[in-house]
Parts: sequence; C-alpha cells; structure tokens
Amino acid sequence: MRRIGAISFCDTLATHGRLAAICSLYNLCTMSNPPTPTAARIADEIMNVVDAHNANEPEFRQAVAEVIDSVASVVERHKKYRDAKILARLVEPERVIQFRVPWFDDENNVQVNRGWRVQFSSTLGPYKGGLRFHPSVNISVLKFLAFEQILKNSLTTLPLGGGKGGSDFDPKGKSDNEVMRFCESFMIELARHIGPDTDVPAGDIGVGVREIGFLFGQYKRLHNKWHGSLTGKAFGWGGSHMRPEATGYGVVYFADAMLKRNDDSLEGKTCIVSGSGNVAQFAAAQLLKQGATVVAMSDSGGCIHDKDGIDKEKLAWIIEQKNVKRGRIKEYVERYKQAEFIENGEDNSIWKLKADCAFPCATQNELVAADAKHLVNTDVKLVCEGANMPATAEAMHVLMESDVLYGPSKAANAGGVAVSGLEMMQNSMRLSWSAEEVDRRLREIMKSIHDACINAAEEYDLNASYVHGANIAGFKRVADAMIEQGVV
Ligand code: NDP
Ligand code: 2IT
Repeated sequence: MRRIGAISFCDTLATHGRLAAICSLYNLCTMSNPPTPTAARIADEIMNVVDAHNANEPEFRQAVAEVIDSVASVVERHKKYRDAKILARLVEPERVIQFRVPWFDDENNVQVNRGWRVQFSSTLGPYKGGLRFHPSVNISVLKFLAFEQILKNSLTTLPLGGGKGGSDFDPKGKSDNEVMRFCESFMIELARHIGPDTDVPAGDIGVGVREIGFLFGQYKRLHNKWHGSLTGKAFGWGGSHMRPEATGYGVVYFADAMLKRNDDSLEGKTCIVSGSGNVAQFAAAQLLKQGATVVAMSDSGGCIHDKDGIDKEKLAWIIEQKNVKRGRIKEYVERYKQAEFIENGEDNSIWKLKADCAFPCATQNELVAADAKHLVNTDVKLVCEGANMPATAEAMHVLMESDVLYGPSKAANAGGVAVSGLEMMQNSMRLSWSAEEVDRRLREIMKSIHDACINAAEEYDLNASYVHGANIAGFKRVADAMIEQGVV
C-alpha cells in the first residue's frame, strides 16, 4: 500500500502538480485503514445507486434489493469484494439489446412488437436464460429475470452465465402460422447475438417446444450451422430427455429435500399449485408420484379447486386442455362436476385455499402479503417456488418471519436451467443420455443446491434461511470468478 502510495505521489506530482499530489497522498493516508462499512451501509449505498439508475424498473429493483439484503453481510466480511466493487458491477448488465419485430398476421396486416435480450453476466459461462413472450414483458421484467438467472445458474455449479429475453408478443389466440412468422422475424435479429459459446436462450412463459422449434429452424437457416444455440428443443432433434419435466420435477425434489431435513415427506400432503403451464404441470405430476394430493391449479383467469384431488387422469386432461387445445382451466369444472372454479378477484385467489404445501408456479408477484399471512395462519408447512419471484417483498418477509419451510425460486426452480446445461453438454458431445441418467443428475443437482443453501446460511448464522443461503451461495461463486477475471 505504502509503496504504491509513493509511486502514486511521484506520478501525480509529475503529471498534475503539487496540490493534486498532496491531496492524493492525504487521501491514501486517511484511506489506508478506513473503517469497515456495516452491512446496512453497504446495502444502502448500492440500493441508492440502483434506485437512481433504474427508477422505472420496479421488478428489477425488487429482485436486486432482495439479493443485496442477503449478501451485504458477505461484502462486509470480505474486503476483496468491496475493493473490486463487485456489487456495483453485478447490478449493471453487460449488454441490453432492444429490437423491432415486424410480422404479418393471418389477415396480411403488419404487426409490430418489441424484442429484447438482456445479456447480464458472462462470468460463469455463455449468457443463459429463457425467452418470455407475454404482453406484460418489458425491460424491468427481463432485467429482474436475467439478474435472478445469474445467481440461479451459479447455484447449479454448471458453466452458465445469466441472461433473459423475450417480447411483448402475446401468443394467445394466434394461429400456429402467426406464431411461426413472429418467431422467424424475432430470430432474424436475435441470431446475430447468440450462439453456443455466446448466449443460449430457452423457453419461459409463452415459449415452449413449439416456439423453440420455429426459433431454432430460423437460426439454423441464417447461420447454416446446426448449433446447440437454443435449449428446450424437441427430443427428436437435439433436445434432452427430461427438459420439459425438469423445472417442475426439480421444484418437488427441492421441496422433498427441505422436508427430509425435517424428518418429513410429501407423502399424504395436500398441495396447491398455481399456474397450469409447463412448470405447474410437471410439479403436479411429480407431487402425485411422491404420494401427495394436488387439490388446486390455476391460470390467469382463476383456479379450480378439486377436493377429491387432481389425479393422473385429471392432470392429463388439464395438460391436453392447455397444451393442445390452448383453452382455459375453468372448463375443468364442466368435465369434473365435483370441482369448483374460483375466478381471480380482489379477495379470491388460489392462495385463499388451505393446504399443507403451496407451490407458486405461474408468475412474478402472484403471492402478496395477505396471501402469505393466510397461508401461515392456516398452518401451511412449506412454500416452494416454481415461478420466478412469485412472492412480493412483503409476502417474502411474512414467510421468512414464520416457521414455514420456504424454498426461494432461484434455488427451487433451478432444475430447468440445469437440464438446459445438460442439453448443451449432450449437444457438444453429439450424444444423448437416457431419461434415467438425466433424472439422476437432476436429482443430484437439486440436492446439492439444497445443501449449498443450508451450508451458506449456517456459515453466516442465518438460521437455515433458504432465501439468504441461496443468495449467498450463488453470489460467492460469481463474485470470486469476477475478481479472478479482472475489471471487465
Ligand atoms: P407457461 O407459459 O407454460 O405457463 C404459465 C402459467 O402461468 C399459465 O398457467 C398462465 O396462465 C399463468 N400466468 C402467466 N402469466 C400470468 C399472470 N400475469 N397472471 C396469472 N397467471 C399467469 O410458463 P412456465 O410454466 O414455463 O413458467 C411459469 C413460471 O415459471 C414463470 O415465472 C417462469 O419464469 C418460471 N420458470 C420457468 C422455467 C421453465 O423451464 N419453463 C424454469 C424456471 C422458472 P394463462 O394460461 O392464463 O396465461
Ligand atoms: O427461469 C428459468 O430458469 C428458465 N426459464 C429456464 C432457462 C433455461 O435456460 O433453461
């Protein structure tokens, strides 16, 4: 420090004169042993910057605040993270791409949507994360998702950076041809920004195997290369066994690990699963395999409550209804008369039901403080998140203050991206593993994420909090790699 100080004094004297040199020496003397800032001050300082730079991005600020709340104490303990300005660098995306997506609808009208790709962090590997097609998509939503993805992907221990993209395009009510034309136009721009060693998108809300197929076809045509540049491909042409199941199954494996640690299991538990898309469908399917009873599922219109339980046959009906007919879940009650449909409203939601375990698998901020209080007051044992950031900050607070076992999304839903990572490996090796092999690896990854959360929480004396544990374990791997890679 002193030696550098002397050099700095002489250099500054030569280039900027005496006053500047004295000032720089004074700064060094007074700064040589600055008091360690408290975690609270570290958090305040970085959140002031984040709030000022991202004033119109509430979801992004929410996601960052939650992480900072956990990792500020890590930064307080380790000077190396402060010196390298890790937090200030981590909250700034490496690159954000926005583009126009023009396309023809079936009536030959020109339609225009917005497309984005947020390439947030390439520290641990190529940018990796899904594409979301939904009218609510905007830059705030995509930045929150990409930011979460950095730490989630870090938890998997696979070589994956963090990214997210998508469009405000609404696939609902569109013909297959319209979806195809939209995907082709979207990919004409996206193709120049992605690649197997650069950025590997996958699915998310509104993007499933149909959309990935259209996107992949256009990518291949543009590059004239059969690259594993997208994951979530159909099994027949480069997809991995178990990728469709991975997120939902992984959520339930994580829940099982939380319960096992408390000498309990899912067997015989009643469960509510919000959503009825990819994640919800396979979470419900795995819950049935583990001997639980699923009594409610939902879509954006409302939920169905079936006290007799949604068994395998009823679940198959829901899957057909959502994936093939692209219909609404409320039609369930016409087929299964004992069930009731509860329309979403001010005081009505799936979270007003009673169950042993709750699995939010629809979308962000779907579970608010009043829902969390209701769940706690009705003795829910476990809340395990399939959707990304499904609980509001206030709802998270309620759950974290309670005895409920609470599995946060970036840990609990990491199974999807983990199997995407396995799909990338299989593509690189030009082989495919059996479903049993992929499932075995998925179970191992979910268990190791669970253990990493607990170990990190214990190291920081955080009372087995999975929320803090996930943030800290995910953060440390990225932060250490950032230091090793220099100021980039
Ligand atoms: P899908 O598009 O397959 O399904 C989404 C489900 O959530 C549908 O039932 C949909 O209802 C409902 N939903 C979507 N938006 C809203 C909304 N604004 N309000 C209420 N309900 C809504 O998406 P996925 O199942 O793939 O994704 C669900 C969640 O899981 C998302 O948070 C996603 O980010 C997360 N996730 C997904 C992964 C994956 O591998 N697919 C991996 C990790 C996390 P409706 O049909 O009425 O629109
Ligand atoms: O939120 C997520 O982890 C995903 N949508 C899956 C991302 C991926 O690259 O498989």
